[in-house]
Amino acid sequence: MREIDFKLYLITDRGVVKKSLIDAVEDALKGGVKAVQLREKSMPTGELTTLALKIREITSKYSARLFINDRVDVAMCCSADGVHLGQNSMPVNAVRKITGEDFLIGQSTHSIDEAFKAEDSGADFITLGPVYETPSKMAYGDPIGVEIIEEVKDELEIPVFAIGGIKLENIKEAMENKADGIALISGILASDDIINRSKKFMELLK
Ligand code: TZP
Repeated sequence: MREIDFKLYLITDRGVVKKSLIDAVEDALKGGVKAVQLREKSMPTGELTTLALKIREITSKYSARLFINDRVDVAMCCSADGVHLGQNSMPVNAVRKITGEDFLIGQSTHSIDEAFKAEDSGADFITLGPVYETPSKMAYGDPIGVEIIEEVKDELEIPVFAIGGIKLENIKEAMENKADGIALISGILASDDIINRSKKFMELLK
């Protein structure tokens, strides 16, 4: 099993940040974040590639992992640590055929069934959620509840990251339900003080 050496997985959304996305990501890294997923779904490929190369530069500077959402080609071009697949992305085993053995593959899951399938097909870790209400319910659907994490963890070997509506106040509950870590967007990126907010999250996950 490939090692997943982080507990906080920061996902980007340039729509929620109050400064440039590059500055926001660098602030999070200054606050101690060690894994970033570049998830800018509507960005044209050229722009996304340029941004990915820049974010690779800064994540490397802070010895942090970088994952690219969905785009295996962009991930390989910018020497990302891995890719994060959705349910409609290339299948995990197909991605594995074209990437190196060390390449990390995460997958988004929203149910026990999807979580099992992700592990079976060779994913290295999953996000599971939304466990709580998210700011954008339309995009991510109704919450599935935090108790599902423990149910999934009883059967799965790969790390499970709780996602959806994660805040400083509910991190403890998510971890008590056996999450290996948390994945989040607005809890950090919508903050006016990303450095300090990141530090607080990292502190709670120690
Ligand atoms: N997948 C399930 S919920 C979600 C994703 C990408 C959004 C998480 O955003 P936030 O702001 O941390 O609730």
